[in-house]
Amino acid sequence: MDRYKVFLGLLFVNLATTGTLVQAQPKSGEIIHDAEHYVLLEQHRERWAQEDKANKQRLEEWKKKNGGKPPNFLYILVDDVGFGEFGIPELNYVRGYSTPSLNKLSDQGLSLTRMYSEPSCTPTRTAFLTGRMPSRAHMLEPKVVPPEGTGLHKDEVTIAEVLRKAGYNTSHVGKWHQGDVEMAYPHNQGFEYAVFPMHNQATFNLMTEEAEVERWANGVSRDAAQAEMAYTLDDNFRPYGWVLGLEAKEGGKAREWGVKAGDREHNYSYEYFLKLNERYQDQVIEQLRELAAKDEPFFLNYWPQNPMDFTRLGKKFTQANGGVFVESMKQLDTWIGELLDEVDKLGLAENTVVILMGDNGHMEQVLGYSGFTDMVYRGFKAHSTEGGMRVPAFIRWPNVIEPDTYAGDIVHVTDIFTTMAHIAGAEKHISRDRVIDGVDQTTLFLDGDTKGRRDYLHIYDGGKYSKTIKQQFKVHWPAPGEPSFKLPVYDLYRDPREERPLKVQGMWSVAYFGDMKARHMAFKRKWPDRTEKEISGVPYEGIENLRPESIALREYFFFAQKLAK
Ligand SMILES: [Ca+2]
Repeated sequence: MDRYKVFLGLLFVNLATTGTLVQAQPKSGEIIHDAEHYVLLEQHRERWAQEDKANKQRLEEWKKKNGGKPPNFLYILVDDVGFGEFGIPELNYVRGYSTPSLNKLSDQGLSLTRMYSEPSCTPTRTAFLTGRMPSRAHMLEPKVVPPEGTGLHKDEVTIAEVLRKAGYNTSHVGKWHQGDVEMAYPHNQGFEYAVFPMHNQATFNLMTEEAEVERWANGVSRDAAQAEMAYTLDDNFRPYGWVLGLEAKEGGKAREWGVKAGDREHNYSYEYFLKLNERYQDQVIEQLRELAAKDEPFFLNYWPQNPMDFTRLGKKFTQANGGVFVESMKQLDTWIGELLDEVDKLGLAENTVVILMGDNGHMEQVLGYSGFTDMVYRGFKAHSTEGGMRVPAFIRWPNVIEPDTYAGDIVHVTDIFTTMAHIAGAEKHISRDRVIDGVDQTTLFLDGDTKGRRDYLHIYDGGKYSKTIKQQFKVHWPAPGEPSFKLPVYDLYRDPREERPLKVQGMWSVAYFGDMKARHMAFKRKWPDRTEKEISGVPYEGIENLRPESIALREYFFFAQKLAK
């Protein structure tokens, strides 16, 4: 860094604080990225333009050979798995379980060793769908207790909507976790067909008799709750009646599957939970076949509920590790293997880009029991240390992406949005009126290691700006008012577990990290985040067979909300 750049940095901070930004601004009509992108663009403009030109031509030639069509996308997002939990056979041996299908997928493509998700489910999924940091859409943290009364805003433009405009057919199968208000449902967010549970699967799995027997939950299962009802005055304290699995087509109403009104046998039964998982696996294969039979390219979005599973009862344990999540992971590994076999059988292997990644680190609450643990990195789901956010990620595109390769470049889940749009030739459908955090990583995908376009990340814990990454350095911001001289900065190569902050790092880097944060905040002032109010609404609208108990739950929800006002 020379003095000129320091000067520019200071100038920018100065301009940012006065609110009169004049430089490094996105050009009108171009995608608006976050401020840090322009710091990099300024230094690499020529090289990036040359690479873009070459790869655009390469993609055009590929398209010609594919009958004029861009590739299909199969995107698989695995719940709560941290870095190294699959894809690296040596670590399978270390942990006493195996994931052969996922390891094979890793061998067939590019392994992104520095892929960052967000720290938890809902934010990561919003980030992928919108290409934006989840705080921009006010999707700050996973809602776990139904009903929620919030969800992904109708004006957020998802990757499914972007690809639909470019002529793709789109289907979503599995976990959704983007809220229970009608605008947030997948079939209202760009998917022509969708099957999904209304809420997260952990709460569901915990509200079964089996989970009660295994002491994961108290007084929630059907029998236990009834026994305790002798002294129960408030019938609404337990969220019975919530909506479970839904199916829908674009523009239509959703239907709840497999549950009848007043049918407590199926509500919260572990058997029903397992059936839903199996059904999603069957449906993803059905969807793959249906999409393959059409002329247009497709985007199939599969978000399985495995390996989340608290219950050991009825399971046959087959692996040295013995953990219950690990056993469920083995099942998922088999299922992914079957899905990829089907891709081959249908003759789709060459013209389908397969992207598989984790959505956040493992659950701390089930350490030991689950069979998973943090390994290289410290921290778990809902943590913004690397263990919460560094996830396995593999991309396969035979004859385009080099097999059995690795990249050490920083990639954020939002980059997948932008890169998919570029590969599909759909970048013109990306909104130009808001910040798109995802940068185009097409060159990294096609040319491999060191060709990435991101060396930074802004990290939020919920709605709170919490950490900043630049290159190998990561700062954990101290509480407001603490002297910045104490800025704890970690070197992620030498201290991947973020346990030993560099003693005098703050002396040279404090100003640079401060500038980064200031430019990010300046852009946020210009393009503000959505509010809680904007994403709020009436839960469970748009369901044609909504059960009376779900309506009662919703009424109680509104009544309780009013009392809190
Ligand atoms: Ca998750």
